[in-house]
Formats: sequence, structure tokens, C-alpha cells
Amino acid sequence: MTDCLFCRIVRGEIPARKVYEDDLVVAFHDIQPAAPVHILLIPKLHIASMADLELSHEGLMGHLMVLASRIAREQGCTDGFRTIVNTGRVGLQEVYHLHVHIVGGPQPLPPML
Ligand code: DGP
Repeated sequence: MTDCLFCRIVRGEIPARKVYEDDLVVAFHDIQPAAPVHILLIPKLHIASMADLELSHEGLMGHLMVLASRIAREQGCTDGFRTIVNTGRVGLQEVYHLHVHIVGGPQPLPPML
């Protein structure tokens, strides 16, 4: 058991607008959307950040990325989308439970770099 915010969403202790859930992952709307579509996709397993990934997470992360594509299209991003994983202090990560941002909408997103 952990006090982590996203672990609490996984356990249903904090409400979230879920769009997908299976045994391994949950996807829900970001509370501060940065675009018309802004979904967070997380593993149910608490992994603090991408910097903490191990080889044993390979299958889980593959599952996560395949679902990111499927969820993006289901949310209407049929003409493209952006996936972002902020990692650590330099990556401006705010919530230390690994999550993939799925961001999109009808118009092209502003360039990041
Ligand atoms: P990051 O900087 O990558 O760690 O982004 C964390 C994201 O999590 C940020 O876009 C806002 C979102 N967020 C923070 N708290 C909550 C919450 O309680 N519920 C939901 N749905 N999203 C949250």
C-alpha cells in the first residue's frame, strides 16, 4: 500500500474520469488538460518514474504503449497525437508514479523542442 496519488486513483480512493482499465493499467482524464484530449495512462504497479524501469517491466511497458495508441484513437485522435513521459526533476515530473500523457485534438499541437 502506498500514499501515492495515482495509486489511490488505481484503488478508487480518489475519483478520476477513467476511460480504460484492465488488470495492468488504468487511463483517465488529466485534471488540468493542456489540450482538447489529455489522458494519463499509468501502470497499476507503482513504478516511480521511467528512471526506475527494469527489464522485468518490459512486457508491462509494451502493453502500455500499445494501449496508448489505441486509447488515443478511441478518444478521437485519428490524425495523430503526442505521448509524453516526464521523468525526474529535470523532466519536470510532478507525480512520481510513471504515467504517459496522451495529448491531442483537432489542431496540430505547438512544437515542444
Ligand atoms: P507530470 O508533470 O508529468 O508529473 O504531470 C502530472 C499530471 O497529473 C498533471 O498534468 C496533472 C495531473 N494530475 C495531478 N493530480 C491529479 C489528480 O488528482 N487527478 C487527475 N486526474 N490528474 C492529476
